[in-house]
Parts: sequence; structure tokens; C-alpha cells
Amino acid sequence: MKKFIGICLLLAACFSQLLAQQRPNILIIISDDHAFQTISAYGSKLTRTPAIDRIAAEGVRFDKAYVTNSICGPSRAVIITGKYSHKNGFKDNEHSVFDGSQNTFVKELQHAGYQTAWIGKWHLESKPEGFSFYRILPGQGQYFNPDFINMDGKTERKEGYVTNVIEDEAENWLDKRDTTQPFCLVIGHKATHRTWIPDTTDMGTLENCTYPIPATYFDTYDGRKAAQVQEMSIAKDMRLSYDLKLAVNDKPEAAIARMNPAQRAKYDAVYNPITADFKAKNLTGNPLAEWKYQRYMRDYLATAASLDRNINRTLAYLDEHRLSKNTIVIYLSDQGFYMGEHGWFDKRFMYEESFRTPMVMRYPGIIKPGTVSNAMVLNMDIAPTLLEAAGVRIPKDMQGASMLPLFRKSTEKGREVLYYHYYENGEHAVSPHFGIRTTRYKLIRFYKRVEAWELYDLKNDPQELHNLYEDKRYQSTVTQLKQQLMQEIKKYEDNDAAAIAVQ
Ligand code: SGN
Ligand code: CA
Repeated sequence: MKKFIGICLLLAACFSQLLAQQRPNILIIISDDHAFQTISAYGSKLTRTPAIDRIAAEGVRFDKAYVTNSICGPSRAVIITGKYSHKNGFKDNEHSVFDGSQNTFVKELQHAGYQTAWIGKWHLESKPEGFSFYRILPGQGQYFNPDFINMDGKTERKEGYVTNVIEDEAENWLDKRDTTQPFCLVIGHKATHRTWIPDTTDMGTLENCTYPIPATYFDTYDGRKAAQVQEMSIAKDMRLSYDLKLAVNDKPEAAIARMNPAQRAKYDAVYNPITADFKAKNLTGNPLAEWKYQRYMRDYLATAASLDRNINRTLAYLDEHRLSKNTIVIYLSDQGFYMGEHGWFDKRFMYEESFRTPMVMRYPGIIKPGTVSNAMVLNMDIAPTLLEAAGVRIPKDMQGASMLPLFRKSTEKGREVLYYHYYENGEHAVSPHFGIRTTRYKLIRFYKRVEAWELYDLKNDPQELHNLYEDKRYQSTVTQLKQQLMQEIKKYEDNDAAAIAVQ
């Protein structure tokens, strides 16, 4: 009898494992502020990103993936709810607190029997809900010896560099998970967020590199009022001590002061000579602006190096545990970022560098290796895509659309129009705005800080330097685009925008 029960239990375990295997595991890696201009899969010559390139080579590289609101918390809220900011309530980083009682694709997966986990940067200000496990950074988190908030609400400090520690934690969770159920794991990296502090092994590795100054670095923002008042310029807003790590103040910055003696010794060995060199040069004007750009690029790209190295660890873990075949892997940044275009760092604007985000996805058996997609898609489309992949019904009130049809029919073209709405009106002084992008044009309405409309012809002006809104030759285009804008606003029920768009 005992033997019989044993065999039954074994069969039951095998059966549930089989069921679990039929539904794909899901692994999403969300980085912070990682620019597609710095990813070699996207043709960047600035550095190499072999792990991200591998995901693209084994799956799809989305060349027209966009976000609905180019900033951290709002982007993450859109990703998990599949809804615009005005529907999920998390409009900006300054005042919003995510209402965790609302539905998310993660909750739907959990109800369908998935084990769900979020490890790393979360930044939604409330306790994660719908997760079997979480270990998150408080707010933005720290690069060195980061604190984590555990499920019991207690904070725990982990020695080491944040990107490595988050990967360690993710692998620990994968090791301990229940293998009879499929999993959905989100790895939320802090890198490459300001203030771009590299791992000790990467510090100083790019000091001999000189990067090409972007053609628009000295942009004067003619005809673009919102661009004229922003505070995200490398030349005027990037701080020598805080951002560029020069020892020009009496006290070290808080992010540096928390390093342990070994970390600090490496940091000082690399950055003290840079400070000395900077002081000796005594730069002003354009040479100073160009020097700051080089410094920014070296720190940013060195910070990105450990990000790619840890993505490689994630992929290697899946290989070693025979999980690669049955796991969907998505890599994306929470938004794009400026690498000196228009003279900027940061994001927020509906201009291409920050509106667009890098996104690659591997889904063996469904996405043909080496696919390049030109379909316009949004971060809001991830939730319904993953629900469809898991065979879970997509809730009617999700505003995103599954991307899977793109891989079934070559005639599927993706979205014809992208609707965008950015709300924050504080740090970096970027005026709130909303607008649409079609394959050819972009129409933007700025409000609150700056009242203005902008129109770009992306075919003739991909750098978005010439605002054509007042140009007589484009008046019928403006009229037509305004109609399209109103349709989008109506479709997504953005009542705040509706009131402003008619003015
Ligand atoms: C912080 C940064 C800003 C950045 C926002 C939003 N300042 O406030 O430069 O734009 O985050 O970034 S810092 O001095 O704290 O670094 S986001 O990725 O979280 O949206
Ligand atoms: Ca971000």
C-alpha cells in the first residue's frame, strides 16, 4: 500500500511539473535609464553589450518600442497594470503612491498558479502586492552596500555592488522556488541611474576613451520653448562633485561615504587623479562642457558594463538549469535617456531619445531568432503580451495590446499612433506635455510650465530641431494630427488632456 501511495505521489508530482512546463516561465529585466544609443545590439559603437545582444540575436529587437510616460515609477506602473498613468494613478515620481489594490498582470499570473517575484528597484512607494516573494530597494536605492526592504517590512543591508547583489538575490530565489509551478520573476536594476557609479572592477577602465560629441550637443533650442527652460543640461546642470565625482567639496557625497574601506580605496585611487587633472586644466566655456561630457560618458558606460555582465549571469543561470527553452526573457529600460543629444542627460521629453526605450525579447518557438521589429509598440503592451503567452484571459480594462500577433503574421504592423502623457513638473524643469507620434510626424502640447505646441516631421528632421507648428505649409497636417490626438485622448479616456487639447 505504502508503495502504491508513493507511486501515486510521484505521478502527481510529474504531472504538475509537466503542466508547469507547458506554460512558459517569464523573466523580465528592467534597467533604469539605459539608453539604446549605448547598446551594441542597436548599432552603438560606444561600447559592447554582449548579453543584451544575445537576447536580441536569439529573439527580437524592437526598434520602435516606446513608453507612455518617460520616468521611472510611472513606467513601472504602466508595465504591471497595462494601463496609462491616468488610469493606474501613478502619474509622477514626486507625489504618486501606487495603489496596490488594483489589478496587475502579475496578480493575474499568480491567480493562474504562477510563482511571482520582484527583486531590486521597485520605486512605486507602496508595498508590492501580488508577489509570492519580493526584496526591493527603498526608493532609488544605493549603488554600494544597498539596503533592501524584505516582505516582513524590515530593512536589511547587503554588502557589495548593487547590480551584483540584485542578481545574487534573483538567483537565490530561483534556486529555492517551487519547481512544480511556472514562475514570473522581475529583476529591477538600479543601473544605469544617476549618479552613474560603476562597480569597483569597472572604475577607471574607460579613462583612455574619448567619445564623439553629439551633433546637437550645443543646441540653442530655437523655436522650442520647453527645451529652453529645462534643467537637465550637462554643461549647466550636471554637478562636479555629486554627478562627476570630483573631490571639490570638504565632505564626500553620501553615496561615496557609505563605501567600505576596500571600495573606497579603489574609488579614491581612480577619482583623485581625475580631480587633480581637472583642477590643473582650469577649464571654462565649451571646453569645460566637453570635458563634462567625456566624464559623464565614461562613468555611465562603466556603470552599464556591470549591468550587461549581470544580464549575462541571468542568461547563464537559465542555460545551466535547462530553463532557457521554456522561459520568455524580456530586457527593457524604464525609458530612454539622453547621452548628450541636445546637450542633455535625463529623460522626460517626448523627443525620441527618452520616449523610445531599448527592448529585446526571447521567446523560443514563438519568436524567430534574429527578428528585428519595426512595429510601434508601448511598454503598456507587455502585460497583455505575457498574459496571452501564459494562456490567461486579458482583462477588458487593460489598455495595452498583446504583441504576439506580430510574430504570427508578417502583415501585422503594430500601432499606427502612439499616445504619450508626461506629468511631473519639478526636478529638471521639464514642462508637462502630451502628444502623439505617427510613423511620420510628432505633435506635442506642452502645458502648465510652458504653453506651446510643437510639430516635427521625423522623416526630414529625425533630430527634432525644427518645430513646424507655425509653418504655413503644415497647417493641414496640424489639423489632421489634432483630430488624431483627440481620438487617442477619447479612446484612452484621458480627461485632463481632453480639456487642454482644445485650447
Ligand atoms: C532622481 C534624480 C533625477 C532623476 C529622477 C527620476 N536626481 O530624482 O535626476 O530625473 O530621479 O529618475 S538624483 O539627484 O536623486 O539622482 S527615475 O529614473 O527614478 O525616474
Ligand atoms: Ca528611470
